Amino acid sequence: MKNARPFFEQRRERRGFLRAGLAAAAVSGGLAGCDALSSNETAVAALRSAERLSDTVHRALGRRAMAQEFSPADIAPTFRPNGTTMPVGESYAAMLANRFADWRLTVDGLVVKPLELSLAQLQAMPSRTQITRHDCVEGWSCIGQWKGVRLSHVLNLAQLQPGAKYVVFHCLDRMQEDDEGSLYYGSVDLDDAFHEQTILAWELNGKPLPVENGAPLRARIERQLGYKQPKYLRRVQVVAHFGDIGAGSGGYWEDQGYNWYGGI
Ligand SMILES: Nc1nc2c(c(=O)[nH]1)N[C@H]1C(S)=C(S)[C@@H](COP(=O)(O)O)O[C@H]1N2
Ligand SMILES: [Mo]
Repeated sequence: MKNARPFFEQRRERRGFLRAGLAAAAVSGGLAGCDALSSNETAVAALRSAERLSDTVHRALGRRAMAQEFSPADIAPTFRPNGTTMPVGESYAAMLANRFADWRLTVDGLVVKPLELSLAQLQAMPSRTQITRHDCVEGWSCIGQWKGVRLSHVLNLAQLQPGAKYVVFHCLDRMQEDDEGSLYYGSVDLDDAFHEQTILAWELNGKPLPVENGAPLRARIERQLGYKQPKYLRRVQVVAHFGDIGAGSGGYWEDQGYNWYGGI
């Protein structure tokens, strides 16, 4: 039983899986309510081609198209969590204990009006609900219903400055067991940031976003792979380039060698 093994070991193993990418698809059995992509030739082919295709080629194939949306009957009973499932450190525990009343989302960088948004403020904004399939490069997929505000709505409130090119998502969780590891982060370009289905979600399957899936807020960027779906958001930063953030490749996993473009 994978889940019976110590946390550290699981995490080390996960890193190995992520590095091995699709080769690991075969070992991901026994996922409650989620499908192993290995049994789905089309999805595996799509993931493989996503690895090969450049951003430019992908755009030419119709990057603005909508990701497939599913029906309520397709929703997995449990949305499989992956990566961080509980951020380490006292500050997250304190926010959780307080039901995120003190949590704020910072929106800054190349914007005219920087914002500090509470969860209540985000939840009062117009929302979008979508049932989509999450595809992780470890070789599994899962269908869930997400509700949240469009990122475009928030960015339009903040108003982008000329020169804005990417949106960087900064997360609350550190990727090591101690308190010193790198914080998870990721980035997308403005095409994905303003895409109709790109939302900042606070609800999963009709309930408040569970801790293991990124409470209080996570991004859904539906035409991208799992590692491009940052959880535990704390800051949305608009930038002209991301070379000076983290190790410079645009995201935690990108800094470990993953493609920046994780489109499906
Ligand atoms: N902050 C943060 N976001 C993250 C991760 C993480 O470890 N930390 N893991 C990523 C990966 S690889 C996947 S597959 C998805 C998993 O989302 P889930 O836990 O809701 O299934 O979150 C992505 N976003
Ligand atoms: Mo993933």
